[in-house]
Amino acid sequence: MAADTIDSATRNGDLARSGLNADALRRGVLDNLTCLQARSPAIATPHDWYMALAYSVRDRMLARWEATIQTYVASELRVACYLSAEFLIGPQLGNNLVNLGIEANARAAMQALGQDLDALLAIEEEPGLGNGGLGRLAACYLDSLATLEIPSVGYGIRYEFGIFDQQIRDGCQVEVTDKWLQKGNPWEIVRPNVAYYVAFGGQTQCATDAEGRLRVQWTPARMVKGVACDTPMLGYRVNTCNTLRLWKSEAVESFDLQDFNAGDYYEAVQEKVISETLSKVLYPNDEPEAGKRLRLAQQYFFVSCSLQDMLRLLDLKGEPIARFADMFTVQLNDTHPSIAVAELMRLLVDVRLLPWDEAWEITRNALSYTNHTLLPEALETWGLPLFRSLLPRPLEIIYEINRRFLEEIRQRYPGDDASVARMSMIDETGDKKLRMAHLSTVGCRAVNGVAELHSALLKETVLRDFAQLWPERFHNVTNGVTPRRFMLLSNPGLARLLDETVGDGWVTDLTRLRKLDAYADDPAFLEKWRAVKRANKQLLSERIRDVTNIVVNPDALFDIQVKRIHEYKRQHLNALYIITLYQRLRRNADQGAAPRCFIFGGKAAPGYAMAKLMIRLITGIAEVVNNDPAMEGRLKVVFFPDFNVKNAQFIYPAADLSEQISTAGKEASGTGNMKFMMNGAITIGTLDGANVEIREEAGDENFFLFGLTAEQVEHVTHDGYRPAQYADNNAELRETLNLIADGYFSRGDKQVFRPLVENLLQSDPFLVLADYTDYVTCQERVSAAWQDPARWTRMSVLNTARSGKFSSDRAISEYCERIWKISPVRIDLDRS
Ligand code: 26Q
Repeated sequence: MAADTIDSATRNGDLARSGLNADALRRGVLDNLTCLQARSPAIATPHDWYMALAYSVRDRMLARWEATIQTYVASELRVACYLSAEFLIGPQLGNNLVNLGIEANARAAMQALGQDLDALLAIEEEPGLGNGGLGRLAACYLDSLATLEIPSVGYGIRYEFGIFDQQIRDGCQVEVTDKWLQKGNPWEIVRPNVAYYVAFGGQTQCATDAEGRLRVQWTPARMVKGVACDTPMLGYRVNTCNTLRLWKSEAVESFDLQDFNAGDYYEAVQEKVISETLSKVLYPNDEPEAGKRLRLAQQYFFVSCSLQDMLRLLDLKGEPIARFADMFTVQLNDTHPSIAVAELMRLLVDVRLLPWDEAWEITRNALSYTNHTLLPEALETWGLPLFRSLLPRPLEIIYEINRRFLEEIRQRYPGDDASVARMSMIDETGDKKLRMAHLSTVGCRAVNGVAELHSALLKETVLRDFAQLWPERFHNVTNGVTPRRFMLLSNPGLARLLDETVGDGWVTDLTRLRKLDAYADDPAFLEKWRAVKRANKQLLSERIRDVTNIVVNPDALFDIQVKRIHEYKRQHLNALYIITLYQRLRRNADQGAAPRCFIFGGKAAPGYAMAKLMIRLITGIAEVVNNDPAMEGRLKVVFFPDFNVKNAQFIYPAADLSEQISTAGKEASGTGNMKFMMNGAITIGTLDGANVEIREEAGDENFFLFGLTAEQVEHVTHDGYRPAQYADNNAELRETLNLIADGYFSRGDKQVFRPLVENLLQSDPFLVLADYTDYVTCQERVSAAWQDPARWTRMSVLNTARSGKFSSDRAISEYCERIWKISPVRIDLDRS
């Protein structure tokens, strides 16, 4: 729909609030600036203008938001509730302009006010409410849910401090507090009247109620209030505007009154501080000691608020409690919200007084669980003493669920105590721990992995017993990413070329890009394709220069690895290749090598020493290579600091080569791999996660494959892997490791990288050395392909052409059909 059509459909008379043309927008901006922000244009800062524009865009979303909410409340429909501890939604202004279809009008409006839209877009602080893949996936899914007109709500935590900002000082990562709310958040509406109480600690007691039934009473030690903070999530060119509801914790005032009356003012204030701490900060993943009390409190807090909110809506609609699972389908994004199994049972049994079996039927029908990892060390567990002291009543409920479940198992496998021990929700092999993946699998109707390979391995490894017991419960839904943000918004040059070539329908039906196949050998088209990529690389080069002072050549091959820093993702394998290439170039032994610019980005968990050392290695190599005059025009290495959604939008469009080199079987899916592919980068990768499907779609000849398969990895690991042998048998690898160990990349300091080199030679848990040789020869094939621009460009085009499967629209459609059983609901703006 054209902007002006929507404009006339908005029957609101106050065009300064709702009008979509440039002049109405201009007046709206002035209104907000003067009346809402109390600034005059004469003294307004760029940030003031940004806020005024953001408020004006939000104004234009309100009619749709209201109509959407009203429709959900008034109609007989099922709402998908996506529960996630993380939503990495990125900057909102650009996306909302694109989805409303008013980017050009906003540009004109701001120009009339003497402001540059791109400069204002750059001002927005992004809500960093996630660590990486899992959090960004939740955000892509909200975009697709709205665009596909699916009734849905995202539920999570409004962290005051999101993922830390990363600075690089002396080559090392330094974490800086993310104060994203400091200058205000124009997208959020706080709803103090939508609030719930959540109990913590204390004791439970059995008591008989008025009807003579046995009931459990939980007398908590403290209560925390959760207040709803809503952000509108508008779909692309539709009226559906869904809600992201994030809970902020507050102290319960009446609760500390006793202390206050007793004169213990400081005790009362202390209680308030603790309560408000709950939603303060996002925990980074990959922390060695992640089992923190506050983290568990956060999970229970947001899950309880969200479920109470659903029950309130049920009441509001006058629906009986028995209809809960008809009205809501609740998706658990990993085990972080898995306490929902126990909490929904508690709300139904203890609060709504339902019999256990009825409550269990409702709970199991309402919930589904997505698993995102197979790494044993990343599967969530909680020590029993901690869990009991914080959540005594939910723990009792889990015991009861487990007791009934194990009863079933004993009946099915009589005498098989090993099965019972393996499947129990409580791991009793050492200190007793709650296994959250088991709780989720037992308490949910559906369980899914996030890529074909991952879903298959899930059934063979961590959830094997359960898959044998309940095969019908297991599904695959391969991840997807939104083409609105990761193509249309971040790569406008490409978007224009695609519009011209295949029409603009690709934005909501990405499989239409298949039509590009026909242009893969058209020289005129390839020329335009190259021009788009060249311009994107130019833009990224400028940013790299601004941020790092490193000057890169936009004509070099941009070889990019951006993702969280982790040993299993093997940024150090990439680093080993760079050193190898560097040595070859110095010896003039690699005449066929393409001029390359290696770009890295990603954060390391603050407590993950090896990951931080990997960053140091990369910056150490960069220092040596970039200062070697012999490498001028041939080799550059960049560590781009603070990889986040905002930076990502510059990085993916500029990539030639996408590094997806995790140890096979370790990366559940990956989603960056999809963003690169859509933007015409060619993947160098292992058969891991969604890489397998990317290669299937792109065609073997348009993918650079190397490395052991997941099956081979299992064998090598079990048959006594001896990494040092690989170094003994490969002189280049030996030389590369020696250079690191000798302090060549640490200004002569031989201590710095010792743990890293020793780890590789002595244990190498992720088989870096085993895959090294194949990786190096694969990189030679990359260089050869690059020397033939027509061939490379053809491969690039075909990657974009065949990326349709990886749209989050496809993924969400599959969730709707296979798991949630829900369909779109058109939102009518004219309803009165
Ligand atoms: C858990 C407990 C305590 C503190 C933190 C955590 C925690 C937080 C975040 C654990 C894990 C995460 C994030 C995991 C994640 O991002 N996984 C990625 O999910 C993507 C979406 O499915 C996949 O594509 C990636 O393969 C997977 O690594």
